[in-house]
Amino acid sequence: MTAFEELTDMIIDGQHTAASEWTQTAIDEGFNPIEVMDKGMIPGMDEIGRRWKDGEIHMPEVLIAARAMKVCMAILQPLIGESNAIARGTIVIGTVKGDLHDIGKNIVAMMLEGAGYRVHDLGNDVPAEAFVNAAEEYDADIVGMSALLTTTVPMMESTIQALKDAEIRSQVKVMIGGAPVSDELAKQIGADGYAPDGAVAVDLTSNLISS
Ligand code: B1M
Repeated sequence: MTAFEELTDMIIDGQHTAASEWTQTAIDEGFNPIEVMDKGMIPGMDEIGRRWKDGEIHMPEVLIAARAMKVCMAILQPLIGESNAIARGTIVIGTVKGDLHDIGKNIVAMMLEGAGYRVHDLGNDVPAEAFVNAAEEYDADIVGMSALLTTTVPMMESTIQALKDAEIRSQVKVMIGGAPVSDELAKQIGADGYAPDGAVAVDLTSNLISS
């Protein structure tokens, strides 16, 4: 077993105290926080997703794994999010209305901050009007939407429509992500781009802002 697999197992088992201690020790020993997240934590949530899909586990196991993930992310957040760079652009990000999944969105927000962008995280269950208001208030370059449920994906299109109705669609780029989302969907609903993970989201943000 590799060292990272220990953390993966702790996430899967929902051992939040052991997982946070492991994460803190890894950071103290000089491990890169993004490596800890990519190799230790995310594979844990991927496995939880597989087991849930296959009916091997139920909601309580998913919740305790998500809690373990969150306590570890709280340790990494200041390290990944901290950046002395002058803001390279402003992003308003949130999980769309009706959807409470925020682990992936939080990772993306954290990585964008780490890459030097100013990020306004609106949280989860965010109505279209809240995206519009925040884009106007913060003079955003990008509106980023996350959705994990097939039933909430249509909220992305509604939000794009709301940006058009408010006559600010031409001033912002729209980036979407989340497990049920794809490049094709982005084209279909008129978003400017899709990112499958945090690293691609950072690259896409840079491309969208400079285009
Ligand atoms: Co939910 N859930 N869940 N859940 N849950 C899924 C999504 C599901 C696929 C599980 C399954 O059945 N196999 C399924 C959806 C099925 C579907 O719609 N087709 C599902 C369901 C059905 C539900 C409920 C309806 C269950 C119920 O109540 N009966 C319910 C809905 C609640 C609601 O939202 N209204 C529900 C609830 C929950 C919990 C609360 C228990 C918990 C969420 C906790 C939380 O987020 N705070 C939860 C979890 C944890 C999951 C799974 C297991 C894991 C999601 C996750 O965190 N993945 C998930 C199964 C799965 O995805 N395989 C599942 C890890 C995360 C790092 O990945 O979020 O994909 P991800 O983010 C990635 C990329 O997608 C991308 O970058 C991230 C980092 O790499 N990305 C972006 C994400 N957003 C982006 C935005 C961008 C760019 C990239 O730009 C803006």
